[in-house]
Amino acid sequence: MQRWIIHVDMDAFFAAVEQRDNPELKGKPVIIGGLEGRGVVATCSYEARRFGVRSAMPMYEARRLCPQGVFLPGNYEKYKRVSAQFRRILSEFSPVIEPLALDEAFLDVTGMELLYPDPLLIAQAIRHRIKTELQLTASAGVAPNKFLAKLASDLHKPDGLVIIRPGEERQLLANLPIRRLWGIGEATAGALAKLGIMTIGQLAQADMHSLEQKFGKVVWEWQQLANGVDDRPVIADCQPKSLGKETTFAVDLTTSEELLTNLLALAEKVGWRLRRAGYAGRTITLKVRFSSFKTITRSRTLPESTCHDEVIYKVAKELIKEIKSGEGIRLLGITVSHLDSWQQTSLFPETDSKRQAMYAAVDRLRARFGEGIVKRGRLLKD
Ligand code: DCP
Ligand code: CA
Ligand code: CA
Repeated sequence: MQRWIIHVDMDAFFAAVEQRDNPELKGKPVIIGGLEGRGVVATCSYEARRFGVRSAMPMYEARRLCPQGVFLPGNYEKYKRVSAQFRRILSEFSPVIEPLALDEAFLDVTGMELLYPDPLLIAQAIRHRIKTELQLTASAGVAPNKFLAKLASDLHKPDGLVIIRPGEERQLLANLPIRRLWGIGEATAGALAKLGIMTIGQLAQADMHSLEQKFGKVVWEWQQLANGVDDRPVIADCQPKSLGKETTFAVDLTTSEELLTNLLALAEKVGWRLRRAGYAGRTITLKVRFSSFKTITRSRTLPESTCHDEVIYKVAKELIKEIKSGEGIRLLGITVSHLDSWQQTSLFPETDSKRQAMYAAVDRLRARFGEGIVKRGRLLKD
């Protein structure tokens, strides 16, 4: 299956948040950072970049280059809040997200063909949500791997969107400076320039054995990247505390059959998300909101972690039986917490290979055709 990675990076993040929240700053050179003593520029608006102001530049230099700038100390608590909103939006597009900074992240969006026939549409949808919900712009890169996705997100900044399709890598990389490769800093770039290697294309064609003698084994990594090859996985680095899904119904549920059908659908979605993200959890929490908006949650902790639809469904069903009410139900949610990585807990012991094969098949179908494709009605009856 073709792997697709999206890298999303907010434009002029701190400065854009300030311009959004204070319309007087729109269109002006806004410079944020340490204003006193030896302070440096954290970031600045694109208007300020036209004057040559850059991140990490001493503030006195920024003042010299752009005396008419608006200089602000910044509000880090606010940026953290916006960052959380940004990540929440991303999390609705893929369970596999690796944040790199407050304002950027990788998403693995492999296998979402049903919802989005082209991964470009996912990036468009993400950028649209950020624009409408946060009133901010983000640039995105879509590509078969992390290196190319990050490179792509930077190509048309700000408010840019670039996709690199399989087969386009080399041509796109050929004329870019070698500084664009991960791991090549200024000093290395200088040393390579002396050998006549300035572009990624030149590096891709260089004699790596002779470069190895000068630079060491790292040259083989350069060669991979220079050819657009990068197998690193997107790693959700901070493990989520819980994973779940809830649904608000257009019409309140009243019959127990409706209730169980929807509970099963939720259990399957949560199971799928867990397996996709490589997690299993011990605590299952059911959330119910009644017609009156009264909301209750009930939890049960299992002796062993699970990511199995049936187990999640069975526990949720038991939990719902404990809740007695004559009211209709307008929302149901299932959350699994106390997560650990399922690879570590070997949830599928050898003896369980049939079930493992079944899940693998079901998950492949879901990945291709969407969460709703496989339904197992038999679970409703037991
Ligand atoms: N930041 C910082 N110090 C730095 C670099 C960045 O405090 N040396 C902060 C301010 C930035 C935020 O991190 O707003 C994101 O950094 P980026 O490098 O992504 O820069 P911007 O988002 O500001 O600009 P852009 O991504 O549009 O180039
Ligand atoms: Ca940014
Ligand atoms: Ca960034």
